[in-house]
Amino acid sequence: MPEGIEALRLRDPALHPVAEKVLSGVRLETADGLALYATRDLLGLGRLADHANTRRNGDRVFFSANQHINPTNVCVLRNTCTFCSFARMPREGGAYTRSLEEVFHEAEQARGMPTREFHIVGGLHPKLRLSYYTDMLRGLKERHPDVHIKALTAVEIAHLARIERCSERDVLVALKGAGLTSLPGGGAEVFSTAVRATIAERKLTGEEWIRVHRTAHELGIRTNCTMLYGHVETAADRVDHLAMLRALQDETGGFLTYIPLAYHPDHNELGEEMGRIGTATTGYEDLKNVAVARLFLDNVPHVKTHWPMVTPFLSQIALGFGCDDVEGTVVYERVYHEAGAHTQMHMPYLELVRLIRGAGKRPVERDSLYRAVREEFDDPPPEPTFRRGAGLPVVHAA
Ligand code: V47
Repeated sequence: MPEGIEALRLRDPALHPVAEKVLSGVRLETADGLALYATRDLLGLGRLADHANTRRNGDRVFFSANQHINPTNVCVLRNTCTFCSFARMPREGGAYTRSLEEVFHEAEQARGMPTREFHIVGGLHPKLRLSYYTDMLRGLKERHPDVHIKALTAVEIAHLARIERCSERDVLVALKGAGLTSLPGGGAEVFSTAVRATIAERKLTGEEWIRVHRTAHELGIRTNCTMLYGHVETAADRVDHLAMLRALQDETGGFLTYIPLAYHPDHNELGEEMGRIGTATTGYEDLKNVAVARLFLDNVPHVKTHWPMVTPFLSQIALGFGCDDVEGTVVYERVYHEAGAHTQMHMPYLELVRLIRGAGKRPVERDSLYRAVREEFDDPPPEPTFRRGAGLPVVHAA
């Protein structure tokens, strides 16, 4: 038996063979992933994932000073991605499309803040051309030369290629030339064909999502990866999804971080069908998804907890369950708040420092490529500014 397994105090015998593999650096197989998802020993699972994370990252936890920008919510998939509350048809109430000047105006908030990254995602607009995005990136770079740009999911890249009748590679080359640093990990949802047929019928397939990321990696563009969990998917779907991400990472090494995204059911068709309101996942499930990912994705350097979705409180706990990366300052967020997230939109920089230190970890501010940019910080203010519910109305199930 490898040294150290007793210290994990595993209560579920099914975890023992998996833990032995983890401690000896042997890759987990599908059956191991399923055993991890099946266990009721959440604390044992968490200790194992914390061990894997600490072996890789020590006690460092990365965060970024970022600003999310959503240039449009108009999306041709509005009626077929049943989990999404953000998208609108072009003439639907609440639809918006920002002019470039409006985007630049929103980005001006970065001046009074320590922002180092713009995180830009929107919808599949039927009319916005590639030039809208390249002009946006150039304009942002001119105004904020030191701010990295992480923009456009694989779905948006594939859509632009269709509109322009060019290859996804051409789109990525043009965006890189205009100042793109990296791609966010959205649009992956769950790769299973059956799941996609239910929740995202007309979205690009899992294989196509992988193809866009492979092309980005070949061009030297690093990317993130995600999985949207907590709806109709099974544990087997989740493990298959992780296996596909791991296989691409073996091939290219281009993924920077993996982010499990907790499904939010408010104001979308899927949530209505499921009869859920407020939240679809539990803290237990959220922590499990973090821990399993850290153990299964043995080749992805970082696992990020997305505090706007799971709350700053749970994100802090996730730092002991395998996460070494926390979502950043954000500033303004629409995708999850439209879907019922009750968290605040902005996390002040020093609050992130407090959150990480409070978990017994060492905060490291990073840039978009995970290079450490700051490790010494002023003391955070004595009282945290984040609040349960953040003042947004809490909707209770009937
Ligand atoms: O692909 C949409 C998810 C994603 C809902 O790379 C929903 O650092 C929950 O790309 N409930 C887009 N999730 C967001 C995205 C992202 C987010 C955080 C970090 C990074 C990164 C990228 O948001 C979509 C979808 O999976 N989403 N609707 C919903 N109702």
